[in-house]
Amino acid sequence: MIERASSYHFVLTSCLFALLFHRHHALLPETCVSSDILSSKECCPVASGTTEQCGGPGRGRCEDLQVQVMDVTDGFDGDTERFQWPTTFFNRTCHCFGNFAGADCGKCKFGWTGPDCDVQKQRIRRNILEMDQDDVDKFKLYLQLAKDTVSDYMIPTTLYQDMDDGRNPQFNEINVYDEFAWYHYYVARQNLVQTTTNNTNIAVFADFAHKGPAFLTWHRAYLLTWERALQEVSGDDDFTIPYWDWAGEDNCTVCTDEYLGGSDATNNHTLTGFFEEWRTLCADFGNLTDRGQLCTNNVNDSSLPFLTRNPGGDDRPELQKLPSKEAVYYALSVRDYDNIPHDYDNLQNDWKQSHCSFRNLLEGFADSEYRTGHHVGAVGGASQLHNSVHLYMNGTMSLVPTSANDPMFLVHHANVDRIFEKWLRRYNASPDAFPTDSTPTGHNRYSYMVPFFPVYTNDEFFQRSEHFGYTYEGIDDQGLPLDPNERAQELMAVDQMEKCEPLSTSAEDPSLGKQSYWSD
Ligand code: KOJ
Ligand code: ZN
Repeated sequence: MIERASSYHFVLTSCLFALLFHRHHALLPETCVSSDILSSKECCPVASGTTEQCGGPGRGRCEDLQVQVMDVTDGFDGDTERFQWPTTFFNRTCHCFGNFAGADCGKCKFGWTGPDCDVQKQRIRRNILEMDQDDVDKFKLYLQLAKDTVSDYMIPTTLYQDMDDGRNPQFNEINVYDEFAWYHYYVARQNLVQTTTNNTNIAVFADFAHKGPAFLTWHRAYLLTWERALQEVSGDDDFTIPYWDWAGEDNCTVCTDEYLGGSDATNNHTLTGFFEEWRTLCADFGNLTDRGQLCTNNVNDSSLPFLTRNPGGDDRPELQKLPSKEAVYYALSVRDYDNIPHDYDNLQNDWKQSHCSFRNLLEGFADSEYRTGHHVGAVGGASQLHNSVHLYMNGTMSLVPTSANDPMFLVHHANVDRIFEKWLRRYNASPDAFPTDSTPTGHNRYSYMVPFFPVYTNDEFFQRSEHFGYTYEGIDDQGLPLDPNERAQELMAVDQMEKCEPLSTSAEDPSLGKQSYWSD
């Protein structure tokens, strides 16, 4: 606590100048949420330092959005705004030219810098276990700074049915950290009610970021946006999110006070160390899922639960350990990005059956530990790779609506993105590998990702990391480890993996697809 307070003041004073700058992230910019602007459906702000909308003729133009109508809206009620993102709120936005970007074209695209956005900038995301303690501490201080900085984006507090078709939503301020934690809750929220033919209401999933091809592209855009927000709040333009390579670890090496905090077994596994007083927003599943409300928690609410973690504490033996290196090698041996099955369960939004797909293997609904490549239920494991690391943490990290409240989320997902990058480089993948039809809602190649504003498509983020101005420490141009031993091990393992053979759908277990990671 004392350590945090003193170094916190150091960062506060040394970075105060950074607070004077404008920050731009996602959901909706504060400048566009007044009721007259909302009723015009146009959000084309004047960038600071310029006098015209969208920065003027050299930077961008205010244009109609090419609307991507998402497939399923009939019979769904609760949050139509996600299905027609972002047109419930705005159908005219800034179209930025060249490397200009942002809601008002006042920023540069990822990977570019300078007043004219014509200077490339590459950054390196580092292995947290190989960083100096000073750099680890800086990472934690920036996260605290984000908690203590009000964002210039606002989040809605009204559900679609109460906002007069987008004309009259209510908005709340939010701090920069919680803004991102909230997006992860919002993109996956299960508050939809579908009325069936016999007039019963059932809750259905509509998860725009998990269980489908957008999983990796959505999280890539999310981390980049979050990373930029941390650069902006800290004034440290070189900051990158560190990664934690969990594969083959015996236990959670970053679950110590030097890193992301230990757990207090005598106090419900709340955290020790720097994040000891951090609280969990959107954990009230009774109201947020069963009663379909919108999370409007406020960080100052002292009744919110503290973050918790109990690494390895799950009852299920397969979730008491971290994924093996071989499981990562197996996923990397699969060339297909995603396989969309034709027996999609609409009511469950269930795409777990996607066999022999790199995306599903890395996400963790397909089996890599036993190397069948089939959905995990068929081989007895609950969840693998990415999913199993969430569940291994056995706490705030283990449920989709709350997971991003725990800073562990960042180092975990940076590693997931690193494995995605290894795959992109290994197969020299092009965006044509991204499915264009029969995907879950929001998971199409050209879908606008919920809730980013200005809009991004999945297609834009299915590209090598250098395109966005970053790379990962320790890998080469082919995505292989630079370390000679690791390199030999990976090359041999990946090449020798038996080819994944798709299962016929009739062999599938019908009980699969009923699992919900919101409530079980
Ligand atoms: C939390 C998440 C996630 C998966 C799980 C567990 O955010 O993506 O928990 O399956
Ligand atoms: Zn995740």
